[in-house]
Amino acid sequence: RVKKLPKNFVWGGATAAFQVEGATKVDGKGKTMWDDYLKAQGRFAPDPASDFYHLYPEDIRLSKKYGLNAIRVSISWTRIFPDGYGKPVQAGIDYYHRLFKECLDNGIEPYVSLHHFDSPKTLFDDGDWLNRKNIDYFVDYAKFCFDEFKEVKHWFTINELISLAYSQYIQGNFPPNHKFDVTSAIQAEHNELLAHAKVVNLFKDGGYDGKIGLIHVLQPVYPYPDTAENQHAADLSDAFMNAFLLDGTFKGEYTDKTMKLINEILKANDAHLDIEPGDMDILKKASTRNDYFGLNYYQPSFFAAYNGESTNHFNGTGTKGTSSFKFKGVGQAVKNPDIPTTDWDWNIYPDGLYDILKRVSSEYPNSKEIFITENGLGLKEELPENATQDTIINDDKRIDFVDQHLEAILKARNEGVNVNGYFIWSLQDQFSWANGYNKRYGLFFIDFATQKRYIKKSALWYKALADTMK
Ligand code: BGP
Repeated sequence: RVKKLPKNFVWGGATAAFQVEGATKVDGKGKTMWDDYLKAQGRFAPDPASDFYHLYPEDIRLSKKYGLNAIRVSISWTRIFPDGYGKPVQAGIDYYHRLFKECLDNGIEPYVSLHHFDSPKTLFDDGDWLNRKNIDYFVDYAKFCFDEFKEVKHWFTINELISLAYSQYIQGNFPPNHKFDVTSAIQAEHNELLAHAKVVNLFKDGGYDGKIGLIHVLQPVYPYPDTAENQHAADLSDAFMNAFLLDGTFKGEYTDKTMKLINEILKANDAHLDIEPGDMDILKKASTRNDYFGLNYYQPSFFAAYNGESTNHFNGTGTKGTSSFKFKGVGQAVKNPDIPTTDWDWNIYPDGLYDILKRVSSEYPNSKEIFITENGLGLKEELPENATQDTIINDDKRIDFVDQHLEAILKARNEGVNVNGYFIWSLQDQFSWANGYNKRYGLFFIDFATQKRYIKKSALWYKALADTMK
């Protein structure tokens, strides 16, 4: 099958500051919520990661060579404000100006997130998103970036609000590692939405030149097997993972249908959500002002009813078949034998992307324009012995994965869904938060010991598709 990309399709690669930059202790950078945690954990370190802080010109050059016209990067809050607030650090500011210039000089449009999982340590210690002061600090930091980085025309406020809330407070694989702390998770979801909305309102009221949106990872939930009971479990999980955030972002209210499900979960877990007077007005105001929506998609989940206590195991090692997830008052994740999975037990199901695109476009018209801001396949990959600089690393599995997901995107687009771009996760191999360095996603292979870049077959394939736009 030879595909053709639509004219002017945004064809990019994604990164996140803490996952690629390395250089965590230079030029006055402050600690994030990860630095001490990873050190204590002792499994893997965020240095040097992909050493993007120094090697970004090389990665931008490769991006250009292999046909990309866009890149997702994030600004590390603590490179600019080491404590999250106060006096900005010039070296950090200079670095991002250099990076954006390098992108623009090479015809690569930067799509910039303000927050990608890397809360400043000081604010994290003070409650992170659960502390409403964090919202104010975030708004100040955002305003600083809008005033400073005028060359950036495409902004995202926060990356994957749910992943942070869920990994921190439900799954327990991100610091502070709470498990099934439902009150904190739902409150973090709401507070992050509020922070996003305040920043969007500031951007629009301030008349800044450019576009802004946010990024949600969407995980459609299917009942398995398809019974009424399992459907209800799937609906509950969907409300917690998807609907609550989509409602808050694009409707500016949590619909009755969503709140009925959320309240059922809260009740079963003795949990509660605080919404302060005025919060919903802020969400409402912002809900029509997003210019676009960044949709990350990796996998759906399959859910069945479950009546016991909460328990889970997170597969952060790539030992297939070890993950489990049972959530009291919601349901349990089950394996659908018809669906292939990765070594990390992620379901491979391109139709899920088609389904969720159709749903967003019909139920949330305020999303306006959609970009797939992350999608990709994590694999264990090795540099062949006696590799030379010309060695091409075979990753046919990844090509197949992306090809199938692209098919789903183009199908939805042909049926009227306004989806105009795709960013592969990830541009180059990088550091994975809870999995370390053996879960590789890149178009470009990195030998982390030498920091040498090698080309994967998927990069050649990416380039061939880019050429169909010419
Ligand atoms: C998304 C994050 C990314 C990235 C990706 C892959 O949730 O936005 O930062 O890490 O998932 O996930 P993982 O590294 O856990 O495989």
